[in-house]
Amino acid sequence: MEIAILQADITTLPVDAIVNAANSSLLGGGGVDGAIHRAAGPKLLEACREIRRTTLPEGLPVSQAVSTPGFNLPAKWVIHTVGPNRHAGQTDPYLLESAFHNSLQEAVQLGARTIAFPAISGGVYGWDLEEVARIGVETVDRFESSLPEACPGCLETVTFALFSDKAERCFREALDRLN
Ligand code: AR6
Repeated sequence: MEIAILQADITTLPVDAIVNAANSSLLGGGGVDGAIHRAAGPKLLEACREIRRTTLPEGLPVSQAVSTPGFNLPAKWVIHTVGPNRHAGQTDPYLLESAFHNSLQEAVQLGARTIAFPAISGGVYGWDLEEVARIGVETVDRFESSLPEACPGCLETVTFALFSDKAERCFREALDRLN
């Protein structure tokens, strides 16, 4: 499995699945969540409302992941997860690790071969980008080690799509430390 680091708007990537750093309401917000909803079009919000109505009346718990189609996005699916909000006292790294891990698991269940992540919790939710990068990269690495050797249809490429120079640098450094 390849890990790629890109400075890019995640909404433009022609991958099988992109991950949304959403909030528990699943009903949109700012940051990457707002950008994804704008690019996917109103059907994404409808699909999220349907999930809330049918399976998640209380909303999506922190670290869990759920998927919808990508609608107008180049990506086939959007995997919505909720990172921990440092400003709300959610400071346990395991919560962020689980958000990455559960998104990867959802991708495998969907049959996605390529997936792109933003820096979950690295914006409004106030986590240090260096920590997000370390946790993101290490979680992907551990996930890869847990996959069976012969895994047809399994993930081939995991891309981290970073908006800022700083985020890109943090992820590159985290990946270098891993290798
Ligand atoms: N492509 C890639 N990365 C992006 C994009 C984009 N189009 N837009 C922003 N980023 P944030 P969080 C980066 O705040 O911290 C929302 O309102 C951004 O620069 O989007 O998990 C939700 O509804 C930052 O590095 O997500 C929640 O309420 C990273 O994405 C809350 O924010 C994550 O920043 C979630 O906060």
